Amino acid sequence: MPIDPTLPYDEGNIFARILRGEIPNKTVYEDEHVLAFHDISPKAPTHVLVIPKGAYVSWDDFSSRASDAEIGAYVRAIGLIAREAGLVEPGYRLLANVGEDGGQEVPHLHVHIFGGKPLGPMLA
Ligand code: IU
Repeated sequence: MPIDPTLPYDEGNIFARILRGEIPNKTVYEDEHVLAFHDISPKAPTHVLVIPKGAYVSWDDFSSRASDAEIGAYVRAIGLIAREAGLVEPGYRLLANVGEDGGQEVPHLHVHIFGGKPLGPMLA
């Protein structure tokens, strides 16, 4: 069920619980501002979710409220994770679903990194 990104942050959402260590995850990267882990239901040979540690509902929330340090760390981490996973050649896809039409289901910002196979046209 897609979320309404204008609602206040829900501290009970699944990624908040992962960040608090209440639910295990397969971590691939962590720093002061960022956690990345394997998607529980991978849609490609590599399918990693990258989340900020701050309480941001969506890309819209993050891009309007986060500090430059958080945004910088997040963007750099996404690039680093893809590079270290060996995805730069032959390529990969980044995806952030936002809100109802975007199909966002978990109300904590996450960017998907997909790779490891030809991904085809974007909206196929
Ligand atoms: P979406 O962009 O909000 O639609 O993506 C949510 C993703 O979170 C989706 O790919 C799920 O497989 C993934 N996920 C997860 O990795 N662990 C969980 O416990 C749950 C969802 I719930």
